[in-house]
Amino acid sequence: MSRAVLSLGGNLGDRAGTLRRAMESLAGQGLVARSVLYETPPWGPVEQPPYLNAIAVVRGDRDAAGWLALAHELEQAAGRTREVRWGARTLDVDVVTVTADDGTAVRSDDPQLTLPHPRAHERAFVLVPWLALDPGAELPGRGAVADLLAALPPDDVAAVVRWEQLA
Ligand code: A4P
Ligand code: MG
Repeated sequence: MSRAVLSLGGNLGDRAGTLRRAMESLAGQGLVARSVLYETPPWGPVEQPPYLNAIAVVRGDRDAAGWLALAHELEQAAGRTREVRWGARTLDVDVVTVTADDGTAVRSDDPQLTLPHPRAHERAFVLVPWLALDPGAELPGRGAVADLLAALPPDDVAAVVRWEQLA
């Protein structure tokens, strides 16, 4: 058994419908908690529409590779095609961190599955929903999510806007 924090995002098509369907699928896969949806400006070098983002915490009988496989299944179910890196997509599911039941965080340098996610600590669209869901959250090797957020440019943090009311 392990616990994973997943980051979900999409900026094409029916963004909210896609994210809600993904959350419904996760409900059958050990969903422990989910954030509400946040609207976020696109991060990275590619010009593209705003995203909706959310965080899900899942626990189940999968290892890290199993959570990545589930992430890819959800992306495929949402009709995702892989085109431009960092470009627009119907659904992107990233594995932020995986923790074994004994509390050990999984560490990996494998380019196919890097854990914890190498860019999570600098992304307000990951940290804001995660902190709202779990005020005590920690990103292994980086520290408390609250501290990581405090270190980001305030404008980046303020730009992550709650998009729906509490689910
Ligand atoms: N991979 C390695 N580690 C992981 C991990 N921890 N979780 C590999 C998920 N995948 C991981 O991903 C490329 C490769 O990363 C995969 O083969 C996987 O095995 P991809 O999903 O095919 O391509 P991508 O998503 O374009 O690349 P990448 O590097 O995952 O991009 P990001 O970092 O996910 O950025 N702006 C806002 N506001 N909100 C967003 O959600 N997302 C992106 C995508 C850009 N800007 C955004 C958002
Ligand atoms: Mg990705």
